[in-house]
Amino acid sequence: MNNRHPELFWRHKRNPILSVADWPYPANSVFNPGATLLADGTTLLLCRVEDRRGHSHLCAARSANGVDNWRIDPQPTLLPDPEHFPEERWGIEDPRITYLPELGKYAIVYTAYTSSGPGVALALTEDFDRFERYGMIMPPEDKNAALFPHRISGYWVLVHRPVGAPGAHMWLSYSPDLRHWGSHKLMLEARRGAWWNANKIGLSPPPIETPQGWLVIYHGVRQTAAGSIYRLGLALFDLQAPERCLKRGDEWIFGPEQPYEQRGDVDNVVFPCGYTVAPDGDTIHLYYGAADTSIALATGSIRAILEWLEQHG
Ligand code: BMA
Repeated sequence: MNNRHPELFWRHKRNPILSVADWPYPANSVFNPGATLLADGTTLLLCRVEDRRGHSHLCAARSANGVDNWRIDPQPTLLPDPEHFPEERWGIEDPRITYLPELGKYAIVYTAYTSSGPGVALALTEDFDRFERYGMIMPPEDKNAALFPHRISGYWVLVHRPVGAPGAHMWLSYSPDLRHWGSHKLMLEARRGAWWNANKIGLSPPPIETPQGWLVIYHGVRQTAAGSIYRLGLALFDLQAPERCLKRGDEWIFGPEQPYEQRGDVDNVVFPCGYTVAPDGDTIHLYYGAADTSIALATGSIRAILEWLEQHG
């Protein structure tokens, strides 16, 4: 009998697909990229680049096949702007990209890091060249945020992860204009005790719209005597009321296994901030930071993921 867990994501054999050795300018590490498909089918990754001060900025990499021949912007694409946005003083991190058809623009929701902690910031762009900054939309301590692609019942919806006592859970907030946020609702709670996702969870890439509901890939952080382990789990939410959880898988489905995920600046981290879906509407490419050091790719099937949730949720 086969005692292996069924695999929902397959790692690319050329992982890690991007690392600091590929960068056109000096940096310490590249990881946790947001991802999107441009109108011409090009894969765009907006990568978190950390410099040797420990501060991060964002840099775009483009590829026709989403695997290799990356064209990386020769300079940082989006730098922190602490003069106008003091909340970006210690850098900007972990972008999640959502295309908003209503506005014809991409929303980039990212972590702005300042002396009072990390918060959630928003910028819009049409071309990943010029950016319209909205500044901080959720104050510290808050991160792991992304927008849904369209309004629900007339309102924009943001997933985010404020940190409170006793745990760090996922919340939703609603806005009429992307600037003013309210009607906050608890979306998904961290578990407690021995669970792999005890005490601290957070959204990974933006929610994925499927006929069955919003499919959410989230990370759980297990604290151990040897440090934290970042792994991924699955949940499904109601299309009309996304605070309503329809299914939640008990087991984690992806975790650090390969040397590039287990060893790096921060050991034992897989951290996806973006995905693309192939023209078949089913094949999903998950782009993730590996050990806060490099960028890797894993591929799965949305249908298979939903079937797994049906059986294990
Ligand atoms: C989280 C985020 C990620 C990072 C992870 C592991 O809190 O800050 O940027 O990859 O920790 O260090």
